[in-house]
Amino acid sequence: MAKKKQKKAKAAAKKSSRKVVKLATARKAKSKSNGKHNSLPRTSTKPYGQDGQALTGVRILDFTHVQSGPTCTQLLGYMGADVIKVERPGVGDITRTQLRDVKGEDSLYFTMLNGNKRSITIDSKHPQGMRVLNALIKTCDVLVENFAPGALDRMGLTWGHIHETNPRMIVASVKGFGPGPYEDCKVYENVAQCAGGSASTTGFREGPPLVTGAQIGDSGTGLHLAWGIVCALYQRMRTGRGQKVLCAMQDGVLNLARVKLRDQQRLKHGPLSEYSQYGENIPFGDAVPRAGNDSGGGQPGWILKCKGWEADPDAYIYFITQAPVWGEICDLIGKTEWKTDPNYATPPARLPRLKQIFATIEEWTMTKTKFEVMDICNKVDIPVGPILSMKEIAEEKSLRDTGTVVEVDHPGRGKYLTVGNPVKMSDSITEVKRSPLLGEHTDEILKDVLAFKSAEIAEIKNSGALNAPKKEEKAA
Ligand code: CAO
Repeated sequence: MAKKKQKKAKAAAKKSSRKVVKLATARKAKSKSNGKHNSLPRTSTKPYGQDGQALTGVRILDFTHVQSGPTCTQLLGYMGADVIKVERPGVGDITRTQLRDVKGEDSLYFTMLNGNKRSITIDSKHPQGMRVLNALIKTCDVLVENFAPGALDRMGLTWGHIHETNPRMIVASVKGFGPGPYEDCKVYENVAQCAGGSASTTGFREGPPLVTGAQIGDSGTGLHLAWGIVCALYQRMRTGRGQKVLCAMQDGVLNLARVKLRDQQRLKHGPLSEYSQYGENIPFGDAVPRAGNDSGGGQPGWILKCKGWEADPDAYIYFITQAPVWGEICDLIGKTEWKTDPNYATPPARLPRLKQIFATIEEWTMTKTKFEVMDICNKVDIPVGPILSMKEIAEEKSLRDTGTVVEVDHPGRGKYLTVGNPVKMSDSITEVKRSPLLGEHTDEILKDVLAFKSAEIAEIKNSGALNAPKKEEKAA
């Protein structure tokens, strides 16, 4: 009976490891019958949302930790990939215990970045651990890692070794910097924000550089890497081979700050007229200055106080004086004469007066709540945005309805909110699942994914490769 079961599991594992090869051959096999789109399989007749997910059949060996890598693999999991997270026995991803809010339970830092994954504990420095890892490399499509430079090689998992073990495997890495003088540095979020040009261009002109709350260094780079991985999977359909995919955090941040590199080049040709310092007659230096809340585009904007600002730190609205609705703005704030006054009627005439113009608009916004301003302005197409607090976002019904904010139940910590899939697809529906407990799926993966026999599993387990060393102290 047991033998029969093992045989079945082995067959299932073989089948799943062949799935990817099948993806590539499927095109050929099914190409006969589909009219002019003959490189695609036959059009599915299943209802939308019921024919698997975008990445169904893709298996990820998730060797990530902290934030950047886990963001990437969680997004792949949201799209249906089978994400197997490898963690150090007894310890796990360091974020399990960082910023803990519930004693002894996985932190929100961990749970919100590791949904839709399975967890296996493996000591990668143990020979039996390496045996399991090599088996995983054979059956997975992508290895994702964000260790410090050189750490993967020190484990023995060089590109040469991986490529030889599974030529189809894609090896995707986040590093702080690309090749160059800083390539060996360890990097965290704010370091990347600074090195990628974001901090020097954020904040107020009179103040120091500022980092932003959005995690553009970590989550932003994870997002870039996920895009690279999906492209590499697509290319593999044609070439049949894997490749290395690298996203340096500095590069990811710079990509998000590209409009500032645009402005750097514009500086050679004169002052940046849409920056409020231009209107205030403050000369520009030779690098892009901090622009406060100036709009990054061609339409001047600023953050203005709304009713209740004295007590509520988020009673503000972003207000854009878009040229086509200038007349509507003048009507709303009771300055109808500005519609024809040559000092205000055209965008260039307004540029030197933006400070005064926004101060006048603010006199009006301060008489309304941010939501009232939003309602009034939206009716006449004036672009405005309320400054929403995280409390307001957590309570916002429409975000719950769309699955952007999701409540998940966790056996240890109970219910928590997470951010669901920000990308909605009509034929790939995301069900957000809770993060795994440390090593929760170790047995399941050894048996069902790797088809190890009971004796092999016992041998590996007895070796200590999957367990915490006896004296290891569990973090409080
Ligand atoms: N079994 C055994 N050893 C393991 C293991 C496992 N399952 N998983 C990890 N390790 C070991 C690694 O092999 C490494 O050992 P060596 O240094 O002896 O080779 C060690 O754990 C530590 O790995 P690390 O250097 O990556 O971790 P760190 O905490 O020192 O540094 C970080 C963390 C994030 C600074 C670094 O990983 C890094 O720079 N990563 C790239 C950039 C990045 O992603 N930064 C964003 C992080 S999110 O803010």
